[in-house]
Amino acid sequence: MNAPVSIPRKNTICPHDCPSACALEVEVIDQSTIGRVYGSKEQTYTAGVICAKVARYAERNHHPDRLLYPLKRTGPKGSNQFERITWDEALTEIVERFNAIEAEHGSEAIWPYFYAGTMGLVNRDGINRLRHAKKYSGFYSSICINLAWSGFIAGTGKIMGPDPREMAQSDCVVIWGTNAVATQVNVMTHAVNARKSRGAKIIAIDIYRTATLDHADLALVVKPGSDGALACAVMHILFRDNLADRDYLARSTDYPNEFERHLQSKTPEWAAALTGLTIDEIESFAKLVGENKRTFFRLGYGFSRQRNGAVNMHAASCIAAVTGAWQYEGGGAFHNNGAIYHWRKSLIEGLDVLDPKIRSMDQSQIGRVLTGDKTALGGGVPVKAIFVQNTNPMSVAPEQTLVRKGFEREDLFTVVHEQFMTDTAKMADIVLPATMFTEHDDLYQGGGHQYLGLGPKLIDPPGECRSNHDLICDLAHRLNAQHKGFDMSAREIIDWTLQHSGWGTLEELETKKFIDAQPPFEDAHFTKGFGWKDGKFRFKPDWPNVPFRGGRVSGPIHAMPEFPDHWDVSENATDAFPFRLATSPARNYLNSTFTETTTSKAREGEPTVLIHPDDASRQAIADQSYVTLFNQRGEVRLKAKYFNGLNRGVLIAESIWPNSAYADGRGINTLVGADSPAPFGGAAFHDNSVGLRSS
Ligand SMILES: Nc1nc2c(c(=O)[nH]1)N[C@H]1C(S)=C(S)[C@@H](COP(=O)(O)OP(=O)(O)OC[C@H]3O[C@@H](n4cnc5c(=O)[nH]c(N)nc54)[C@H](O)[C@@H]3O)O[C@H]1N2
Ligand SMILES: Nc1nc2c(c(=O)[nH]1)N[C@H]1C(S)=C(S)[C@@H](COP(=O)(O)OP(=O)(O)OC[C@H]3O[C@@H](n4cnc5c(=O)[nH]c(N)nc54)[C@H](O)[C@@H]3O)O[C@H]1N2
Ligand code: SF4
Ligand SMILES: [Mo]
Repeated sequence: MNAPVSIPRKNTICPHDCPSACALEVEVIDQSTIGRVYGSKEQTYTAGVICAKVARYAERNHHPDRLLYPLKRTGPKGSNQFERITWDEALTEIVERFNAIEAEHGSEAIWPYFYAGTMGLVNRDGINRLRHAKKYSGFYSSICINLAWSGFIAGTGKIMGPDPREMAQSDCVVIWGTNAVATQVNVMTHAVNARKSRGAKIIAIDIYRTATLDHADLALVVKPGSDGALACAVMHILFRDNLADRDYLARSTDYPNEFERHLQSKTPEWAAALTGLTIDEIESFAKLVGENKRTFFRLGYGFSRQRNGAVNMHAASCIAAVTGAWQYEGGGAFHNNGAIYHWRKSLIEGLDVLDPKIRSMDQSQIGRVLTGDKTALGGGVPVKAIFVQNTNPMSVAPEQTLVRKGFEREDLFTVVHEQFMTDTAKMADIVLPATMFTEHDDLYQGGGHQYLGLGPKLIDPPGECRSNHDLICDLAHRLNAQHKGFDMSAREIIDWTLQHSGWGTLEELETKKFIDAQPPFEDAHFTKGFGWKDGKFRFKPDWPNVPFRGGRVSGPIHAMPEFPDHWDVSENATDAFPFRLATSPARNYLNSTFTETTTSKAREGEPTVLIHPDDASRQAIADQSYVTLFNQRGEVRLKAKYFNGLNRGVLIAESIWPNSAYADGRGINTLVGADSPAPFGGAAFHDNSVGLRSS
């Protein structure tokens, strides 16, 4: 018998919008074909484990529905009728239209709209260079991180924390507001290692019984938006039972005595009513984190996607300061490592040609912007052309009724650069085919860990696909935009960026594959001081001045509580809309990505909403029957599924399906609002009140 021929594996990084940024080994079968994808064992955070959807990436990479050629619309907007054209024809038309719009309405009538379909720094952020060089309208990127990061930075002063691999050294791991089994599987690897090797306890907190909660020793199902109350009661108990580290508090925090007094009324009874937990559950949680100094608080995004999300994130991070967990290996709070990479992005983003007078419009309010809302337009000219790259707003953005109305405008010229015919691409005048990460070069950083790494081109793209970088440079030349970055290859930009950021050369990174950027223990644990002049952790944040990049003051910021608290600004249930709906992510999709792959679709089935059987029977709703969810923003029809693992009055609609998958063609974000939460905007995806009827 012949020995099986082994397929060569090449190293790269997963490009998707996921905190794990896994180091991958991809089987390269030939110059245009990949095989299976594996997690790198050498990169110690990935540690050989990746999610199933990327392990079978060949299915997405070589999908028969990939866009291969430029297309031009031939039918009405959204009709999905297109004809093939050449790249030259497509770019000529785009340039003519952009120039004409600029001449008539000014450069701000053109809005580049982009996000994180690929997280590669060159291909994700290079579009900024074009917008700055051409003075096109700015983009206030708010949809994902604003609530979470500002809440974390409010206390620590910096978005970083203990080495996530230290979880393996912890005696207690708190997985808070993240469904890690689905959204960042490696958190589980390290947490479960701690359990195996040291008997560590795992606590998980969500608003429904997720697969992550199934792994926990203590699984807490709270009411949406009540995490601030939970954190306060836990800290009340820590002070009450002498489990607070008073030396650490005096040395390393701002107003410990005032804070302790503030917490006196935040009793377990008070929090039980707000969170829906029992007093026993709250007491057990406090005891575990109080008695185990090596407690690692792994704070996710999910619980920040509430109108009070920044306050709740800050409140959770405060617990580590009360117990003094920060001082110990395996202890402290971690959300994201954004601050450790010190990138110099002036070349990638063209920061040297940025004109601060140009208006900047909110990503989350795209529906309002495109339908002419004066406030959303910043009082400026209407948007006449939108150039979408790397994102799918017709599916993922809030206030879908407005988003659709905007994209349907006959006077809006829409260009979409995509890998698939997404809901957004269907609305385009011109669709351009994009490469996948295996087909272009880029540079990546971990959010949930501390590696940066190289993702080299491994295979040739199919058809006429072009990378974001190549498209931006070609467009820039034709639009006569000036910047040296438009004359450089992606590899040259990577080399320059690495060198100017203090990470060596591209050649060196090619040999190393990834760089462990973990700062020393003192910095990661803030033992020499938190990220403020006086070095003290802030229990009492100065919210308007929290140093969040690009943060612009939004929402009821001046009404934010002084100290952590239950801040009651959620979209609470009313008689008309008595349910609280969260739109939590699905395991087999990543936002709207992977909704095109057969295996992911088969595993997810169809759009559903989880409902407590008691709520369902009260409204005579049968399991697996169709229901309509509605609020002041619109209606969505999908299948109800009985589920015991949530509080009465709470509904969970997992995943963002394409609009066509819903029974009436309207996606879940029809029900989500785009009002700007405090302190710096964002989108409260899991904070919606809705009504429900069977139909
Ligand atoms: N499989 C998969 N992976 C993903 C994604 C995906 O869609 N699918 N999305 C990617 C992206 S862009 C991001 S930003 C990350 C986000 O990943 P996470 O940090 O995990 O955040 P979310 O996915 O928004 O929500 C996590 C959990 O928070 C819960 N939650 C909602 N409201 C509350 C609350 O008030 N309190 C508490 N305690 N919990 C609450 C939700 O039910 C959900 O289970 O994941 C990335 N990875
Ligand atoms: N209901 C609900 N809505 C949500 C969320 C939620 O939890 N619930 N989460 C929100 C969050 S956290 C986020 S970050 C947003 C994310 O929303 P999006 O940024 O829209 O993320 P994706 O849906 O993954 O879409 C990325 C698109 O980029 C394309 N793409 C990938 N790589 C490339 C490339 O190299 N070039 C080009 N041109 N295109 C590429 C993909 O094909 C895909 O269609 O969604 C938000 N929307
Ligand atoms: S877990 Fe996240 S980073 Fe890792 S392979 Fe899956 S999508 Fe990519
Ligand atoms: Mo996100």
